[in-house]
Parts: sequence; structure tokens; C-alpha cells
Amino acid sequence: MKTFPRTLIAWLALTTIASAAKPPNIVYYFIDDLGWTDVSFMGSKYYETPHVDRLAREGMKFMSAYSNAPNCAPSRACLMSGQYGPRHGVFTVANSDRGKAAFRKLIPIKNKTVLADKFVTIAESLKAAGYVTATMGKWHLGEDPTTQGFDVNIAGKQWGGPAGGGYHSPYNYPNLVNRKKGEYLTDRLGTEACKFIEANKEKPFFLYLTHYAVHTPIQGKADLTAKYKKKKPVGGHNNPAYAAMVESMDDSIGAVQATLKRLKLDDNTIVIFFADNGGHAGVTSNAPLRGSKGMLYEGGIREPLAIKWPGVTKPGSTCHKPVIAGRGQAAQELFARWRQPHAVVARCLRVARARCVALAFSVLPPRLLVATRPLPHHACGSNPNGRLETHRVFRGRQIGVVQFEKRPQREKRPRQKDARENQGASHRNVEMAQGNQRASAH
Ligand SMILES: [Ca+2]
Repeated sequence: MKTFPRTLIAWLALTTIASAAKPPNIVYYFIDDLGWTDVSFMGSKYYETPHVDRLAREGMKFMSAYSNAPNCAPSRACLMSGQYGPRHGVFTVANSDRGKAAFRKLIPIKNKTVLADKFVTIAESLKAAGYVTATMGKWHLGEDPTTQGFDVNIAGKQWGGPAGGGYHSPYNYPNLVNRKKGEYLTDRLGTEACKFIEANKEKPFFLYLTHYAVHTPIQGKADLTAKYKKKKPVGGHNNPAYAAMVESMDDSIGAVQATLKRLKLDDNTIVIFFADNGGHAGVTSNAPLRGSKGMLYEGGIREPLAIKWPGVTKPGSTCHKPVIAGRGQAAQELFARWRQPHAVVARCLRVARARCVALAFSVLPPRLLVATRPLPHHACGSNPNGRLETHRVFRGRQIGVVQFEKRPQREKRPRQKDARENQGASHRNVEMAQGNQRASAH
């Protein structure tokens, strides 16, 4: 039998919020491979995301939110379990010895591709507290998420991308019945999410809408792709089909948000928007951040995050405090508290004038090792050398540090603080980031 962690972390204050009626619903939008600036509210002038932007305006946006890994499976294993990679063993996607062995200095630790059932997931904690739970979209942590606390699974299995199941119907996914030929997967998952909310409006529910979008293959809807072909590219955002995928993702979120409002559930629903890792270098740009998916540079692990928690997050507020998804056991401790009837426990920290809220996120203390404690990382993805170099990353007060095993010195670069809050600073940061990239190309 699984047990719930009980140890509390002293440096975070606990605030108990009495809930007179039912506990708050939770909707978690988790987007695949979405870059830090791939939404309008984080600065894109090319992609259009009005619904997500509205969500950010109604809640709190986070300028320094980190995933636990620069690629899919490990990031998701940490999010679901609330634990670092060394505890669950999901360090990367597939095997950890991909790449040219001749260039590899160390024998990498063996990787696990499945999150073992013994780990308590967010869904299991909430299910134990009386929630109805659903996952819709990408799972990537085993063949069947219903063994990990989800009552409903639509389209989730071990696949890390939609290539086998398709972005357009006829689909090949679990529990997704084909309807109209050519239907678009992102639209359909949004529709299924709305149906789930409608069917469970009387109960507390946890909806994990974990889109396959915007992962490769890049396949947008034809009409939206045509729209962006007529639009002038801005910076590194210039792929019409990718922009169409981003807009469809945004439309699905708009549909779910409208359903919450129509059913008068929005005042008692916590909504989170986040991504599993940075944008793919082949289709988007993470500038002014350096790097991309697969790297431990900020472009690989720093994500757009917005949380709307009615009564807790101040509308239109911004949190600059660095936070990380599911750090340690914090998330599990938090969610386990939902087992208490009629009580919701939130970890809150006052930051300046804003109230910085961590739900399945923890505020990073200075100089905390971000992604790989205690073992070094063999990254993968769009970094051609990623699997060959053992490296790890720190986040300090003023700088981030990426440490490579085969390099005697630490590689430092300025933190991109406030890059989207101050245009003057943003321009300087862009130049700095580009300069660093050239100077230390490897
Ligand atoms: Ca991913």
C-alpha cells in the first residue's frame, strides 16, 4: 500500500483556507514542448494566444518557473510524483546511452521509462480525497495512467508524441472513438475535457489536460496555417504550421474556460497553465533565453506558467521568485492535505506586493540544484552533444550555472530576470544571450 509523505518543509509557511462547500476543482493544462515565449503573455508577437493570456491576466504569471528536466518523460515523472529523478529513476526519454559512445566520458545510469506504480501521483492523492480524476492527452509514463489514480484516460499511453496516433482522425489512441474524418486532435481533446467537466460538475474534479500539442510532427490545421502564412514573422517565431498548433491549443483552453464559466464553476476552480520543457529549436525560438528542448540552459527548462486560484492569486500579478514543478516531496505533501475534509492547504509566500502561490510548485532557495540532484544529467533532444556530456544546472540569486563534467570551469551566464517586464532590459538580454551562444558553442 502506498503511503503519503508526511515531512513538512519548515521554510515554507502553510496557510489553511477553510472551504465551506466542496474543495476546489483543479484544471491543469500541461503543454508539450512549449517554449518560454511561445505565448503572447510571455512576449510572442507572432503566435496568438488570447485565451491563455486572459487566464494569466485573471491570475498570476511566473517569470522564472522551471521544469524538473529538459525533456518529456522525466519532467512528467517529477510532476506526477513530486519527486526528483534519482527517486523514481526516469532520467530521460528511452535509454540513457543514446549518442556516440566514443564521446561519452561516463557510463550513464540506467534509465527507467515507466513511473512505477509504487509512487503516489497527484491523481492518487486527489482521488483519495474524493476527487474524480481524468487525464486527456499525452501520458508517457507507462501504458495505462489508470494504474496511477486516474479514473478516466483519453488518448494516454506510453507514446511520447502523436506520430502513432495522429493529429488528424482517424486516430489510434486509447478510448478515443473516431468521429468525423480529419478532425483535429487538439480540438477533440478540448471537447472531451468540456464533456468531462459537464458530467462531473457536482463533484470535485481534477482534470489533467496534457495536450500532445505542440510536439512534433508539426501539423497545424490548414485554415490556421494559411492565416499565419500571411502574417509577418517576428524574431525566431516564423513557422506558420507551428503557430497554428499553438492557436489550436489556445482555442481548446478557451473552450474549457468557457465551460467552467457557463457552469459557474470558475470561482471554485484552480487553473494552472504550464509546459513540460522548452521549445524545440527546429521550430521555434526561446530567445532571449539560451538553448532549447533537451538542454539544461534556461531555454530547455524555463517555462511559461500562469496560475489562477480565485481568492488566492491577485489578478494581473507577477511572481519573479524562481519556482520549480513538484520539487522534492512538496507537491505530495500539499496534495495529501486535500484528504482533510472541507479544508484546503496552500503553500503561500508573500513576495513584494504580490502573493506568490505554489501549487505543485516550490519556491527555489538560493543556489539550489535545479534538475538533477544528486546525479549528473545526460540530456537529449535538440542538443547534438546533449547525450554525450554529463552536466547539471544550478540557479543562484544572480546567475545560473551549467556545470559540465568534462570542463574544469563552470559556465556562467547572466540570469534573464525581467526580460519581458522591461523592454530596455529585454534588448540587452537578447544581445547578451546571442553573444554567449556564439562564444561557447560546443
Ligand atoms: Ca516535451
